[in-house]
Amino acid sequence: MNKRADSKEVGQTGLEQAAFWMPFTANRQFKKAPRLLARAEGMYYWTPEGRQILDACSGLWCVNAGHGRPKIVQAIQRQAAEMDFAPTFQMGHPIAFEFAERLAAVAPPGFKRVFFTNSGSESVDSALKIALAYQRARGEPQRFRLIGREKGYHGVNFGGISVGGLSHNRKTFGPGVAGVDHMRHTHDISRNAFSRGQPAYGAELADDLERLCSLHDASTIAAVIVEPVAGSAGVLVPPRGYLERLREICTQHGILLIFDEVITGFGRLGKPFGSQKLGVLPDLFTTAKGMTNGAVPMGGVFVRDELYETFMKGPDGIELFHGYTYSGHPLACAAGIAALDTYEEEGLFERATSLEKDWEDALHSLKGERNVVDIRNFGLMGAIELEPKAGAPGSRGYNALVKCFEAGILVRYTGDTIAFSPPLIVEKAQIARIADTVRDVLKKLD
Ligand code: PXG
Repeated sequence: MNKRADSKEVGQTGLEQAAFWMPFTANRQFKKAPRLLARAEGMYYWTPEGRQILDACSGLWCVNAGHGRPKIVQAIQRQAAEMDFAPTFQMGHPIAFEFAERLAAVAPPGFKRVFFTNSGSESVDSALKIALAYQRARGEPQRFRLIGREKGYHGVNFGGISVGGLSHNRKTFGPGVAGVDHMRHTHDISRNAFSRGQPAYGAELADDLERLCSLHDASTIAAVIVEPVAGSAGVLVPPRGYLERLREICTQHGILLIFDEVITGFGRLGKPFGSQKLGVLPDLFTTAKGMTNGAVPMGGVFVRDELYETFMKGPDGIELFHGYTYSGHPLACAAGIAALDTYEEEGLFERATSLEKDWEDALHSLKGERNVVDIRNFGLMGAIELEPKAGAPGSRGYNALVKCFEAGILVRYTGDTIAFSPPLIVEKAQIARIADTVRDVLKKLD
């Protein structure tokens, strides 16, 4: 245990004047009653006081192989000692090339190129820029529009909040990127409540893209971006046939389809990438989180070979004026290669498929508990939607998170939905413990 993790100070001195402005957090509320995590290993966190917490959401949907995996720890340590940083602008280092090859080998066929970023938000903005630049490079510069979807979450940068569809994340920040429109979301508990896996109703919602094609003229649309399974909005699983239909419309109109696989990538759904599980291929897809098992920040955009080749046929010189100081950072690449080794050696890319039934049964056993209006699951993702408390939407969801933490499990919440995405190493007994703990919490939750 490191010194900071051991320190009793962390949890006990007041944090009300702390310098850390916390992200996506009610700072004043948190700092009065902090919930601190000081150490992690496998499926567990420990608080500074030594209380064990079962991680039911892989940190923030990212620690897919569990915490503190030795191979990843050693790879980072070794790389930090060997070469801490090297530029990837007009220079290169072998480990970035090696990691890209390894990633291309697990990507769907036809996606042999990956552009490195440092987060999901950067991956999304990079993908949108690549889409626009590609349309221009292939002689269609009038395609400037970007289409997102209501309830979509694509990170917090300007491109991402513009195509995103969560009003809290958009309303404070001005008009955003011009030329963006949104399709309708697919969440419909009047028809699909308590669906197991993909819901039966709603494929026709993909036709909403046809509405936007008529409104704007398809020839002005560069790309459509969706999460194959929406995570942050509360695990919204695509209705059967929906993604297939979206793919068809995009292909028919020369529109690029971008899948945001920041959560669904790296084994969450039982294959390396969500597209492989769902049987629908995009033209570009974004990744981050599980790419390094959350150990070092990193993201990536995968593109169809044809896109890359179009750029390479352009004029001599820099093909894409885009990149980050830390694109292909050596520590992130080392962590990523070791994460891929761990996923592959332990069969973790397949594990969500083998556990899916147990996971589904455990979550759906909570049907009928107080205030539960829907339960959703796909791969090793899941959500329990609660009836909002009259006059205080979101408070029941937040209280559920607090009570679950007090009862020893870490979950996520969004509005009044509790969300789960345990590390892929989760055991059946731990799945049962997650369900039992949530059951106890729901029985007592106001
Ligand atoms: N796209 C998707 C689909 C995401 O889920 C991002 C982009 C942005 O990634 P970065 O690395 O920039 O945060 C995400 C991030 C939650 C939660 O519990 C979800 C995310 C991040 C933090 C919390 O809903 N997703």
